Amino acid sequence: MTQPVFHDSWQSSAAWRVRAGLALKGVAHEVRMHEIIGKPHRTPAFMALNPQGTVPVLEIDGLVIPQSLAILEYLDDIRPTSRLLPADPSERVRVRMLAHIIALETHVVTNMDVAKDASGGGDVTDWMHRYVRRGFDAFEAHLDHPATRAFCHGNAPGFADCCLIPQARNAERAGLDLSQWPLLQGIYRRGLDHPAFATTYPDIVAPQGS
Ligand SMILES: N[C@@H](CCC(=O)N[C@@H](CS)C(=O)NCC(=O)O)C(=O)O
Repeated sequence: MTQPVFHDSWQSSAAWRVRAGLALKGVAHEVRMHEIIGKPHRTPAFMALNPQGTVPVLEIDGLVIPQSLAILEYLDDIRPTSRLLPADPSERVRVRMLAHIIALETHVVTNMDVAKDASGGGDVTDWMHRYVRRGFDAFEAHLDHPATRAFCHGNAPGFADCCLIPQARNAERAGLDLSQWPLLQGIYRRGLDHPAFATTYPDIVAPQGS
């Protein structure tokens, strides 16, 4: 059987979600690493794979799957051991809700294309801070919940952590002090120490000299 092919970029926090998910689930795969700044990866061949032109994309089981959350859910469907999403529906919906705050609300409005357009091509800092703060304030409030332990839902990282940890790194790089969200910051720090995130950290996977 051919190995899955993962179209990755060290410059993409959405791609890091999937790198971490593949590591957490132990799915062997080949990596095609893409430079995305300036969009040199948007070749005709890549656009044929993903008409949106974005990473991540996973080629697996004869399927071509863009969109990080769809990829993570597919990995859980085909490998139900070491689950990213809990089996119980009431727990599952909490984890999805947390992931959506980051992936569908915070990341979407703070990705570089949107932030630059919204800031008229000027400094993106105010925009980034405003919209990360909005997402993280809500996330922190939801973390004040009995199911929050070392990670967003229990003591092992899962679907919501795959979204949170890359976004928290982006926020730190954008100059936000994460100590204003102590529960979130604790999960971020523990995530960076966890092998699934430590081995997939952007600086670790970046090509030498980039
Ligand atoms: N909702 C998408 C977001 C993907 C996305 O925005 N990827 C960005 C990097 S974080 C990208 O590929 N940018 C390069 C481009 O648009 O050309 C997902 O979850 O996969």
